Amino acid sequence: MLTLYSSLTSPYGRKVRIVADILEIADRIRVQHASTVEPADPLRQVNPLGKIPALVLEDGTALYDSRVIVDYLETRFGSGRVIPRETEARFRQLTLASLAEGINDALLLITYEGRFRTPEQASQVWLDHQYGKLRRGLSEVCTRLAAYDPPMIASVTLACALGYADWRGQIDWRREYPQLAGWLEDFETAVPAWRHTAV
Ligand SMILES: N[C@@H](CCC(=O)N[C@@H](CS)C(=O)NCC(=O)O)C(=O)O
Repeated sequence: MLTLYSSLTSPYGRKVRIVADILEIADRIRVQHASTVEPADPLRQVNPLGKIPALVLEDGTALYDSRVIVDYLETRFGSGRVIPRETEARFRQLTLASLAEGINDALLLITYEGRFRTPEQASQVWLDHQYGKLRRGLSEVCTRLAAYDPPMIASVTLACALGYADWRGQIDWRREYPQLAGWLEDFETAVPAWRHTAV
């Protein structure tokens, strides 16, 4: 059995859970709820950075972060189902995934600015910096939307970022980028785990 340290709300953890479902190995993974803020949580023994997700293998080896975990699952169980094996296609796919991951990272940092700083401490300069990444990233994704084809990793990463923004409300992406709403509907049809992993 593999153990995935995560929360059910982490977009990075959701990405891993969706990939596990696509690769038909979800029943081989036990999800261990982890707290990133509680010092006594076993998470910090697994990942000293205290970040989720982390995956513990049968022999006790810990893997992190989510990109490494996805790469591991794909290498062991995937046969190119979420990351292509052919070099050029692989790096094209991984770059598209990085673009979506950067959107996710900006969303997370915007949320953390409100969570870890008081309103007096919060930096508008920093928020504007992250919103710049967010909007440039989403605009770029819109110009390359056809390349975000499910169930590949770039599409899973993008869906998790959009789902996270729906939940936390950092941006009204459905109004600013309406074509992404249609894309997410198609993703939901193609990837049943999208619904199973919703909070
Ligand atoms: N690059 C990491 C990002 C993981 C991440 O930032 N996860 C958040 C939860 S959604 C976290 O652990 N935050 C706690 C912290 O940064 O201390 C990955 O892909 O796994």
